[in-house]
Amino acid sequence: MTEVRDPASFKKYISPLKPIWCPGCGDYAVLTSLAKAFAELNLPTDSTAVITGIGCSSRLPGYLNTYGFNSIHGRAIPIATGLKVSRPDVNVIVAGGDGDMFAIGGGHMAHVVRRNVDMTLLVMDNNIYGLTKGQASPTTPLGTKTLTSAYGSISTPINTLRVMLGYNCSFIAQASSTDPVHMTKMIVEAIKHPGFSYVNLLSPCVTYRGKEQYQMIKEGSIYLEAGYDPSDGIAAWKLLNANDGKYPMGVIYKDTRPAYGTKVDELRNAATTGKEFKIEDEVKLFQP
Ligand SMILES: Cc1ncc(C[n+]2csc(CCOP(=O)(O)OP(=O)(O)O)c2C)c(N)n1
Ligand SMILES: [Mg+2]
Repeated sequence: MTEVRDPASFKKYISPLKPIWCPGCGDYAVLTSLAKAFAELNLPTDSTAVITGIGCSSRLPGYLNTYGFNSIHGRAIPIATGLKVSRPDVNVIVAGGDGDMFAIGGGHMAHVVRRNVDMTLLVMDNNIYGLTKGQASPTTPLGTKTLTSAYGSISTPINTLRVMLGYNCSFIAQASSTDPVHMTKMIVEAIKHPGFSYVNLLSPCVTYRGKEQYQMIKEGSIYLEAGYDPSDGIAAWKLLNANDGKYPMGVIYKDTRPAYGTKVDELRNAATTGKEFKIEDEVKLFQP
């Protein structure tokens, strides 16, 4: 991967297909921010793939000039894992909605994190099932009236950042469509991370959550200060607990554990040469 070239060249990553997202949808900002991140990293379109599930957010690959496809609802992660493992030279981005990734696809999360496959997951989190017209999702705030909760949702939403920290994900960040410049920065950092990286992208759904969602995110955003140390897992846990219901923005946690591909290469090397196979100590999140 080569370093920063011409950030203005992002348009070459956008396909001629016109997005059919609702006017005002946060996913437009995700599309542009992602293309700008690709441009900043000068990623070749023919060795970059964006794999999604099914949902409004999952229409993303059609609007990009990279490789990729709309796969199956809830199954983007195993499909992307197969691609990365068989073609380690390809830059793999997995994207999808909060429903796609934390409801039907939620069971895959623990395992991709455990393996630490070198790819980037972008969850376009609108706190609702958008494509299917507004049912409550795992991140819908308590009390929200939706198609499936006429009196307000009675299920407590999950804090996906805390879930991923609990799984020991090697890179966790958050950004939002209210600040596309910051979003590009977070995506660049995530792609550069050698291991599995997760970026939660708060992307409002004006149709089923209302345009007030933009205001809600802006008011709840807390940008991490320059002195914040993302390598400190306990500090990350405290930050997320202290700010439940708010939106910490920035790189919340990252470690340096070897990626799946690196470990497979070492294992293959040991098996073919007879040399000792030694696994580096894993990072212990809660080690004092
Ligand atoms: C196996 C399967 N179950 C259910 C569906 C129906 N379905 C399509 S998209 C979707 C949820 C979309 O919500 P989300 O993943 O949050 O994406 P968004 O549309 O909000 O971007 C559902 C339930 C499906 N296509 N396939
Ligand atoms: Mg959604």
